[in-house]
Order: sequence, then C-alpha cells, then structure tokens
Amino acid sequence: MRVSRAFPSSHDWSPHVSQSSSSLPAAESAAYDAHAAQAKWQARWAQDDPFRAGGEGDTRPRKYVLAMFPYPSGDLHMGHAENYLYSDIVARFWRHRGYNVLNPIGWDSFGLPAENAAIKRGADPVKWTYENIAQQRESLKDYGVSFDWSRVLHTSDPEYYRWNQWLFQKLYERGLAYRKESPVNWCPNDQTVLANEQVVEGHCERCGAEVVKKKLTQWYFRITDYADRLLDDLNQLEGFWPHKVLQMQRNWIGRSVGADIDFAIEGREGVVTVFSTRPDTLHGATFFVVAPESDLAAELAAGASDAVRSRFGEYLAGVQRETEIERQSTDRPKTGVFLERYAINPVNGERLPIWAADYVLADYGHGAVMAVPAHDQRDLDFARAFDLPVRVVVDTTAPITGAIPVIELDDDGVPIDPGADALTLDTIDPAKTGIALTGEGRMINSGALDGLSKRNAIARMVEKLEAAGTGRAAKSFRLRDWLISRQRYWGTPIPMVHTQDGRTVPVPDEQLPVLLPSVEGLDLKPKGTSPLGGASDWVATTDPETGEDALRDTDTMDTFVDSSWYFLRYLSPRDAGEAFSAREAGKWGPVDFYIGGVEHAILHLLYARFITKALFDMGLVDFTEPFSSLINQGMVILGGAKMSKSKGNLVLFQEELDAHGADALRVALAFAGPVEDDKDWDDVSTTGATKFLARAWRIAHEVTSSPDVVWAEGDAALRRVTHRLLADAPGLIEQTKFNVVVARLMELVNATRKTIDSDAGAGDPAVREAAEAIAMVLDLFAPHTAEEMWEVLGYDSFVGLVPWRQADPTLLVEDSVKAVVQIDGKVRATLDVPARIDGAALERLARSDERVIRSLGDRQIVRAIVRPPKVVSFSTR
Ligand code: ANZ
Repeated sequence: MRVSRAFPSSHDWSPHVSQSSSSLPAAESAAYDAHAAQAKWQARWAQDDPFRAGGEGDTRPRKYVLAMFPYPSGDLHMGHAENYLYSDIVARFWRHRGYNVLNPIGWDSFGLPAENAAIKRGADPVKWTYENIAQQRESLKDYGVSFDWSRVLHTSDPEYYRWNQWLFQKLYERGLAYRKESPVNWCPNDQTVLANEQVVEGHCERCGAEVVKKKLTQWYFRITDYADRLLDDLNQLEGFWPHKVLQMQRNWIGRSVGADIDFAIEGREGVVTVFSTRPDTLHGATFFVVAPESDLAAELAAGASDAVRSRFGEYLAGVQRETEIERQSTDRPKTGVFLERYAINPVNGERLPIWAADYVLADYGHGAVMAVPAHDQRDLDFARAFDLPVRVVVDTTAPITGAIPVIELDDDGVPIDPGADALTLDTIDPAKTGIALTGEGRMINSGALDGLSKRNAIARMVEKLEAAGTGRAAKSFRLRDWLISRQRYWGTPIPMVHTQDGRTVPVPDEQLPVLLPSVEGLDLKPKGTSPLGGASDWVATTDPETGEDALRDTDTMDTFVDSSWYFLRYLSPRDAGEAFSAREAGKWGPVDFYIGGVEHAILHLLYARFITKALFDMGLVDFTEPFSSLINQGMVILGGAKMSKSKGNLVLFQEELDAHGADALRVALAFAGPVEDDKDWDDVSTTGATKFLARAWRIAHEVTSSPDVVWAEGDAALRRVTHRLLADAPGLIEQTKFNVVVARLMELVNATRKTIDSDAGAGDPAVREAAEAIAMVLDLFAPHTAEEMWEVLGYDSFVGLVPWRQADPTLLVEDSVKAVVQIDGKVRATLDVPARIDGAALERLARSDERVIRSLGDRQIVRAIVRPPKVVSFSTR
C-alpha cells in the first residue's frame, strides 16, 4: 500500500471550473489538469497493483467480471470504450462491496486481418499483431480500467495456442473432433473456405465474389452431439441473458421433433432414411425428393438415361451456385429433375417417383424427403409445377378441440372468412387452392389411422414404424457441426500427422506445441491450400507411432476455438503444465458478469457454451454454462449512422482520450444512456462531464473539517441525499443502470454545493460525508478524479478499495412532497406523496382523489402524463 502522501496545495485547483459563487481561499491559479491526475494515479496503480485479484488465502467472496477481449486490428474504437467502461464499473463496484474481483484482459490475436495486412502491404503478421496489441494496451491503461494486468494473454502466443492443440486432442480422443469430406462454402476468388458468417447474401464478405459449395475434407468439432443440452440449458439463463440472444441461440440450434422413416428404392440395395416432422402424413406421400448435391442423387442419376444424366448435370451445376436462403425461399418457382427411379412407401408399398430438387438441402435431416403435397407448402408448389398427385390425409375441416380454422377461398382464389360449417374438403382442396393444409384435423385415407387427431396419429405412426423396423422417433437440428479448419497462416496449427499408410494420428502431448513455422519465405496469398503447405521443412515430420516419414496437417484452427475457452486460461495464464487449473475454475467459474457486443450473440457464445459442456463431461470444470449473466452494450453511432472507416466518420478512442482525458470520457459515456441502447456521439457531452468532474473535485478541496468529524451532527437534508445514493446505487448498478447512478451523483454534488454555499458552510460534517460518498461512488466512473478527491480528503488508501459505506436507515425515511394534479391544464388538486413514489402509484392516488373525481364529473380521461413525484396531468374528452 502507498505510504507517501502528497497533498496538492489548494491552488492546484482551478477556480473557473467551478460554477459556484463560493469564495474559497486559494482556488485561484492552476487549472484542473486531468492528464496530470491520470498519469499520477496510473503510476501509483502500476506500482501497488491494487486491482490484482486475490490469490490463495483471500477469503473474500469472488466475482469474475469479464469483457469480451479485443481483436488487435488497429486502434480501439468507441465501442471498446463503452465495453471496457461498463465492465470496469461493475468490477470496481464489487471491490467496494468487499469482493475479490477478477477483471482480466487479453487479446484475441490470431486471425485474418494480420494476414491480409501481410498480403496487401507486406507487413509481417507477427510484428503487425504485437505492435497493435502494444498500442491498444496503452489506450486501455490510459483509460484507467482496473484490470488485473498480471494475467494478460494473447491467443497467438505459443503458451496459449499450445492449449488449443491440447483441447483439440482432448476432443479428438472423445470422438468430438473428426475429419470428413463435405460441401463447404468456397470463395473461388480468395481460394479459401469461408465460415457461414463470412458469407453475406451468397457473396464472400471480403472480396464480394459469389460463394459456391465445394466438397472438401475438413476438420469438424461435433457440436451437434450437444445440441439438446445447448438448447435445453438456455432455460437456465432466462432472465440473466438478453432474451433476444437466447432466442437467437434457440433458432440457430433449431430443434425439430418427428421421425426417421426408411424407404427402399426399387432396384437398389439398402434403405434411404428421411426425416419428417409429420410421420402422420405418410399415407399422403406422393413423390420423393433428394438433394441434388447428395451422393444419392449422383448415384441415381448415374444409372438413369443419357438425357436425364445430362439434365441432372446441368441442374446440379446451377444449384451449386445458389445460396441456402435462395433454395429455401418459398416464393420462387420450383425446379427439379425426375431421376427415373422409385422409392417404396413402407406403409402401403406405393411407388413414389424420385426427383432431385434444390429445395431439399443435402445437410439437413438426411438430405432426402418424403413429399406430402397436400400438407406441405413446398411439396405442394412442386407437385403443381410438375403435375404430381396431391392426396389429402388430414381433414382440416373436421373439428378438433382447439383447432385452428382453415381458410376458404372465393371464386377468384381469394381467402374469405368462412362460417365454420361452410368448409368442405372440396373447397379447401390444396390441388385447387394451392394452399397446403397444415392445420389440425382428423386423419383420412390413412388406414388404421383414420379418425385420429394429428397428434395421436404421429404417435401411432411412430409406434407402427418402430414395430415394423422401418422407422423411429427422431429429432433434427438446424445446427451443423463446427467446421474448424482454415487454409490460413495466422492461426493455431492443427496438431495432427498424416502417415504414409493413410492414418491420421495426433501429435503426442510431449511434442506440443506444434509451432507455427516462420512466415519467412511463405506465400500467404490464397491459393486453395493452406500457406503452411509451403513450409516443406515444417510439413515433413515423422509418424509418432512408427517413426517413418509423415506429413503435418497444414490447416489452422478457426479463431473461434481460441475464444471458446479463454476465460478459463485467465485463471492461471502462466501455467506451463496445464490449460487451466480445475481448482481455480472451481473457485472462480463460471464468469459472473460477461459483457460484449451483440454481434457475438450466436457463434462465440454457442462455441464457448459447447466447449464448457465438453470440459464438464471430461470432469475439468464443475459448471455447464460459462457465463452466468450477459449484457450486450449498444453501439456508439454518429449522427444517426453506424461509424465506419469507409464512411470516414470514425470517432477515435485514443483521440478522444487525448482530448478530454479518461474520466470525462468515461462519465460522458456512462451518462449517455442505458447500457443496451445505442448512443449517438453527437449527444455525448464530454464538456458537461468535465464540468461535473470539476465541481465534484472542487467540493473535496473545499471541505475544511477533519476525517474524524461526527457526521450525525451534519446538515440533515444533505445527509439524506447522501444516504439515499448509498442505499440506491448498489441496486442500480446490479441492474446496470449506470446512467441513473451518474445522475444521482450529479444531484448529490449539487446538494453538497448548496450546503457549502449556505450558512452551514464547507465545515459542516455533512459536507465531508457527502464528499467522501461522492469520491467512493465516483470511483466507478471517474477513478482518477475519485482518487484525487480521496487524497485531498485526507486518506492515503486507494478509494478504489474502500468498502462501500452503508446507508443509515434512519436517514432513508421518506420526505413527503407536494404533487399537483392538473386536468386539462388547470390545477385541480395537490397531494402529499412520498418523495420516491413511482409513476403508477402516483397516478392511482391522483385518480382516486375526491377533488379530482369531482372536477372530472362525467368527462373521461383520455391521456395521463405522470412525472413522479410532482406532476400528474390528465387530458379529458
Ligand atoms: C413430410 C412432411 C409432411 C413434412 C408435412 C412437413 C410437413 P423443420 O420443421 O424445418 O425441421 N425436410 C426434411 N429434410 C429436409 C431437407 N434436407 N431439406 C428440405 N426439407 C427437408 O422441417 C422438417 C420437414 O422439412 C420435414 O418434415 C420434411 O418434410 C422437410 F405435411 O416430411 B416433412
């Protein structure tokens, strides 16, 4: 702890920053130098390390506060300024509340921008990355964030990525990492695989080229094994994560429940399985559709006539240029090719013609469907386009309790609102109306199922199929396995070796890390294979089992692997013996408060959740969800528009820091609005923040009483304001209503100023009490100013570590205030109401007041504007 105490002399404070008329002795010379304060306190923090998380023997309860780590591409921007401010407010708050807080920082430093800079400008990706990190690090230090700087990690350090390789192998051992050939997004221009999120409306996010599907052998993580748990466990997070994010995850995982049904194909061995959510409609199947790019389509086409073979070949080439969204869109004409083969319906032996059509996707379900045109819109559109039969098997006119009514059409085919009995099977015949019957109803044309409701028919059909061995209950997910291999240089090498006899074997643990080869002499330009392939000395290795010559895998890992577990590495970042300590994970995990941009609502969070569950199953962590609570901050925009380099409307973080100092920037941002809302930089007032800070600061300076005053003897009105803030701020901070706390601080600063300027004067014990409370709460927002205040008030501890001062309950007793009730602009009543009444309660009181009721007479209230605690205004008709 600090020992020296350098009190600034009174004339260090500027008189002109204060709005007050108070005449203090010396405050007449130098201006408040925010930058000097920053430098001074940052040096002291660097020296004493007060924000380092407590280790062994620290018995305080723990909080793990985490902001998503930055990617080191260029300067930090205002979004970072927000993100790290908010996490810092929370971290500082919990320290005041007596918690051992972990608030670490690191860099997500592998990735494409480094490589692109290398390709475009010949920059060394290593140098580029670490120079950017150094610069960002300076900005964050300047910003006064209370990080535990002893735990900094960079994912591009071998000390870190070595553990990505360990993780890969742990997953591989459990069958959760595997290699397969499958169609992937391919940019023909950049000659590389793209992740789904790098495909924007069918085009490469980087170069704009049309993305195609290409079959490649790639590494995957089997996230689909966890699909059920990833979905079900979202329920635990309800109320702690933004609802929107939970919903996005649910949709992304996309679970459907139904059955797998086996179909034989005439003249072919074995069965083809389809997934259907509507096994009840099996008697209504009239044709069969396979995905054009599936192996089955290729096989069937190969055996068809020359004409069909060539038609299919052309069709397939076209389909491969289409995006998934295009393929599934319902409002485009259906296309397809009849393959001259038949599938056999397992329940009635009917022959179903087999078509290849693009609306069936190869990688959903099993890549083939039984088509039931009467009850599925896409199938119906297809049947009508190719004149295939439509057979109704669910009579949706038949009453079912809670049934959804079906639509009747007039002569022109326009839906009209029918009386329930007007409906007949004829008027709603999908073959005529073009509208599939998807609603509830009773089974018809379905043998033993006839008369059953849809739900019962589904259950009965599944039983029947199971008994016959031709089907079973099944689920299908939208979620696909996670494609993790990339043909790029700047990532974690995949620690596998390909042997001469075709085996793929893991690099033994003692040979890890597989270091990235030097970039020297490598051609990083995209050419379809990984640049690592060019490092022939590096590629040549030996088979760990036989010692014979072998080749290294040349792909690197998706950088989302790096960020899927980094929060665990912070717990023991220098540990050379293991990825993370299970003990530390038990102590700190899961993360209590996680904050970052909503752009990570799906992938990063889903991957981190998956890896956490996999580690749980390995017995390495004792929790199944990594982030107990999550906040998405809004964006900082400018003049209503998103900031971007290309638009040239960037507000640069470092420039703002240099111009206003950290504290003014922090206060201005915290005050700008609710955490989740977008903030327009045009509305963010750093000038206002600077003035406010100067006022606060000056108060501390004017206090003349000593630290041992008896507060109880102070001005009661001011004490009440102080204690209300102390009582309310914790709840507000926990609800992340940071802007409200800043507003309340401003209120306290004003109240204190008033007391100083009154007869009570600066010597009143309540003024000292208020000043100390201001310093303590201000520490969350403006830590340098707060430390200065605290020092001026006579303390030599860091205010950042001061325990939260408890509010005195006797001072919280509510004052009552007068509220006026207006009716059509005229004051009709005044009410005595508690000063902290909320809007709803105030409106209730106003509406039930005798005088209000009387003057209303038979007029009706059409609008109420309520401004608690003082005004209620009714407009009448
Ligand atoms: C027969 C059927 C009858 C279907 C019916 C629906 C309604 P969700 O809910 O999205 O999971 N399907 C299955 N695999 C497909 C694929 N690879 N590409 C395109 N469509 C596929 O959709 C499941 C339904 O989508 C499945 O149930 C199947 O059509 C179709 F009245 O089977 B259904």
